[in-house]
Amino acid sequence: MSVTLYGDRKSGNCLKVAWTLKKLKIPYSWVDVDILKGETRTPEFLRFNSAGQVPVIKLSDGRPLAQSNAIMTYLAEGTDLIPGDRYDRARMYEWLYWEQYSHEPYIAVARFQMAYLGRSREDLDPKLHERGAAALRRMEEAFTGHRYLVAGRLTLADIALVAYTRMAHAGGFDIADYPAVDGWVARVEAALCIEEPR
Ligand SMILES: N[C@@H](CCC(=O)N[C@@H](CS)C(=O)NCC(=O)O)C(=O)O
Repeated sequence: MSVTLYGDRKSGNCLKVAWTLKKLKIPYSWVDVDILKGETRTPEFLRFNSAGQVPVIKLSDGRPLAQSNAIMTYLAEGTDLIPGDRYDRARMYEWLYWEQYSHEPYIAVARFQMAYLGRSREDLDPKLHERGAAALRRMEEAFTGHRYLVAGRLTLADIALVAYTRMAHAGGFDIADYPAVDGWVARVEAALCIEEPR
């Protein structure tokens, strides 16, 4: 398998796909798409992904696939990144769905508004920090007595959730308030050989 990844290098959703490709040693090329320049909304891009978003991958036969967690699941099928046990696999999906609905919309959006749009913490909707902090508290509890989210080892759940958790500070969250999460971030960064600065 070899794929082309269309992405923005500052986007956690795109980086998590790149880390999965790297971990699985799947050859890929990266095509830069600048979301701030509107490059996901051109007619040409919308023909490729009508959702107007990155990441998208193009398979070697030309077929596109979007949605970061769907892409990671496609890439990792049959590998150790997806538990073989049915219950553990369902738990992994539980975290993946939760990431998109209850973590990313608060932590990634706070970071986007502060780091990309230059807004101050005070200017943000307070709900972003209330809900983002609730997500981090839930993760802190999950790591009590556990080194990874599911099955005691690295799975797609960790890759999906580390993407924006490691950048939470840029959204006005203090990760030092969540020491078990902080330790897990370092563990996952080491396991994935993540080089991008936090
Ligand atoms: N649920 C999607 C979210 C993708 C997403 O929000 N992409 C952003 C960058 S992180 C984007 O392409 N924004 C540009 C736009 O909406 O025009 C995923 O996980 O892939």
